[in-house]
Amino acid sequence: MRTVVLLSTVVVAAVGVSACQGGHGHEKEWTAEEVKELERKWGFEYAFSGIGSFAHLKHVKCLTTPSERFDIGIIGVPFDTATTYRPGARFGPRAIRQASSRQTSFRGFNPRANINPYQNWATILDCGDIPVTPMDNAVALAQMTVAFVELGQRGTVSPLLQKPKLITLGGDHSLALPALRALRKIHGRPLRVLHFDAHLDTWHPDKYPSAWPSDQAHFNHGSMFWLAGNEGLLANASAAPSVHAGLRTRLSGDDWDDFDDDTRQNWVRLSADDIDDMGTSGIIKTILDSFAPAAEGDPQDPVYLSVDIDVLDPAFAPGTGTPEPGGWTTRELIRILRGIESLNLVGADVVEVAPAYQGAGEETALAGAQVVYEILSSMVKKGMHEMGKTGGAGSGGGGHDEL
Ligand SMILES: [Mn+2]
Repeated sequence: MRTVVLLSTVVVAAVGVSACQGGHGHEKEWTAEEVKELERKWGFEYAFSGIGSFAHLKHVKCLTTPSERFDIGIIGVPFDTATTYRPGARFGPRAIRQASSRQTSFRGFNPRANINPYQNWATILDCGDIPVTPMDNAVALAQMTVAFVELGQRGTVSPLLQKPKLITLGGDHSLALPALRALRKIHGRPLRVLHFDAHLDTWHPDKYPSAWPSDQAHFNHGSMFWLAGNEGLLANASAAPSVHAGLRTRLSGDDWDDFDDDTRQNWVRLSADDIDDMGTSGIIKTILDSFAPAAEGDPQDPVYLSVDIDVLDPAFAPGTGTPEPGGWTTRELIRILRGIESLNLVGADVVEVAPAYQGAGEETALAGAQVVYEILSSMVKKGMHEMGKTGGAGSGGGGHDEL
C-alpha cells in the first residue's frame, strides 16, 4: 500500500511539472540536432513494437487527407455483411496488418522477386480504412464506391503513374464490385480480372434461392462478378476473358449450368486440381496466355487482381468465411503470383480473411500479408521495367526507410 501511495505522489508531481511547462508556453526549444538525436535513439520500431500499420508503413487516413500523395495505397475495408456463411472478415484488415509486422523496409528485400518494394521508386502508404456501415448494405456499397473513386483519382508522387494503385485488405469479396466500378470509371474502359478463389463468384443471384426476393440481396460475396459483368465493368470480347484460378467449389443442381453461365460471362477456369497435371508453371502459362495482348507490341490490358484467401487449402488458411478442402498451398500461390508479375495490374485485393477461425499462429492472416507483399513487389517491379531498370538492391530511387 505504501508503495502505491509513493508512486501516486510521483505521478502527480510529474503531471504537475508537465502541466506547468505546457500550459504556460514554456516548452523547451528543441534544436534540430537534439531532435535528430531523439530520432537516432528512438526512431526505430521492432517487428513487435509500434502502431500496427501494414508493414510499418506511414499511416495516413487518405480519405480525409487529400493533400497526401501516394503511388500505392494499402486500404482496409472492414466489411462483411454480404457474406453467405461465416461472417468475420470485417476483422481481416486488422489481422493482416498485425500479421505484416515482420515486413519492414529495413528487411524487405524479396529474394523471389529480386527487389525490395519498400525501398524503391514507389511511395507506399497505409491509407487506413474505409469506414463502411455494417447496418445497411446499400449504403455500404455506395460508401465503398465513392471511396474507391475518390482515392483512385488522387495525385501520385512518381511520374511513372498517372493514377495511384490501391491494394485492398478485405473484408468480404463483395468489395470487388465497388473496386471495379471505380477502376472502370478511372481508366475509362472495362477491366479484366484475375481471380484466385475456390469459388466462381459469378453466380446469378437466383442461385441463392429465396421465397423472399430482394434486389438488395443481389449484392453478395458470391454474385459480385455477375453484377460487374452486367454493369459492363468487365471486358466481354472472347479474346479478352477474365480468369479464375484455384476453383474447387460444388455447383448448383445436377449439371454444369454454373460453369456454362460462367463461360457465357467470358471467364476462363483453372481448377485447383489442374496444378497436379500442369504444375505451377502450367498454371502461370495459362494465365499469361489468357492475358497476352492480341498482337506482340500491343499495350497490355489493365488487370484487376482479386485474391480470395480461400483459394488456399483450409490447412493453410482456415480463417475464412467459406473454406473448401483440396486447395493450393501457400507456397504454390506465392510461386504463381511471382510467375505472373508481368501483368499490368491496376488494382488488387486480398479478401475473406476472417481471423476468428484461424489458429493462434495467425497462418491465414500471415498468408494474406504475404500475398500483399508479393503484389507490392510485382507493382513496383513493373514500374522499374518501365523505367528500363531491372530488379535488384539499390537500383531504385532510394526510398525512405519507414522503420
Ligand atoms: Mn470469393
